[in-house]
Amino acid sequence: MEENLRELRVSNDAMNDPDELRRRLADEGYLFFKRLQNPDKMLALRREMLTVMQKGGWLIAGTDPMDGIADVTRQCTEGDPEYTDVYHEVYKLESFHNSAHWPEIMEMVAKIAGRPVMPHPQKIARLWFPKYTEHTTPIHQDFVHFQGNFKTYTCWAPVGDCPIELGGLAVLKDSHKVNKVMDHHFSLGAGALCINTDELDGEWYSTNYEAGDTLIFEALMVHKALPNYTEDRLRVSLDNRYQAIGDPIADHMLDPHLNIFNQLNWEAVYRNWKSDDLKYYWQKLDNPVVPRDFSYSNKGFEEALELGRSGDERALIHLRRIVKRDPTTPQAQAAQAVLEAV
Ligand SMILES: O=C(O)CCC(=O)C(=O)O
Ligand SMILES: [Fe+2]
Repeated sequence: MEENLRELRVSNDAMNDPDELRRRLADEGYLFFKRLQNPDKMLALRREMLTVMQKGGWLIAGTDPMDGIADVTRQCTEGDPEYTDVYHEVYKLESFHNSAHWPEIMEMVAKIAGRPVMPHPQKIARLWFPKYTEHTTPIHQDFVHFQGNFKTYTCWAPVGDCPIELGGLAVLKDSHKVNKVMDHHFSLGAGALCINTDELDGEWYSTNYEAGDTLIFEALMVHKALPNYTEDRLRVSLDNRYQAIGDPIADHMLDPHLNIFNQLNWEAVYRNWKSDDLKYYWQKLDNPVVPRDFSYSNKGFEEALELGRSGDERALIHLRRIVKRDPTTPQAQAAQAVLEAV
């Protein structure tokens, strides 16, 4: 279990005071609200998402999907084809995309930003298996993944209660004050990039989250997920991103999440939607689109090759995952060469 975690400061008292919200965000690097989002809506979303996961075989058959009781033999994560097979079925849910546009979250982010905001088209859910802890999201800043501009607001919210042992999000207080993108290195966990702990100091903050609770921070804030140490429960959470309309957005954030692994496109996502209101909503908004900078992920991959050559087991797992996904890509071929050599 995590040692020395401190309790997130709750900012519900300042919910109607934008200046105070901005002060706290600038000072501590995060804002945390109890039940910012309607818990009943969040729990209804939980039922829908977990029902899809149960159909995909991830939950024990016959159990209540609300309990999220995982079939641990199905463990997989981002980058595995088995992960996207089920995740992308969840991704097609209209209600999942709608949830990023709920007024309570949109209004709060607009209040903090002081300008009209929009959620990124690329919505993100994390579906985390128990006892798969070496794949836990490592320490990082979001900018290396999402880019665009530093004033991007990550809103992390569990879909259902998320006590510490289920592996919620933790932030390193004050870490945003480095005011730059830190060096990131190869990691086996989600996103495959991490900051080394010897470059950091400060205290980690998290909480026993309840449905509706929401944590908000900007792109340079250092954070990580806690490991899911439960016996058999899936952790389900949202981490959607918001930005002021008119600020630059990186091109990959206009695509469905993890579509590089299987070419999922918006038409496929939208196939069974009842309403057209949110389809391609961003095309009516004017954001300069900037190309994705691959230097962070390329550097991590080079490190994985290097570590793989020296027999590092985590790097080898990563390289095998890349080859399994699509053996024809240049990265997979470089990975394969290392795997054959060791
Ligand atoms: O939920 C996770 O495991 C990762 C979430 C994260 O890093 C984020 O919300 O930016
Ligand atoms: Fe993150």
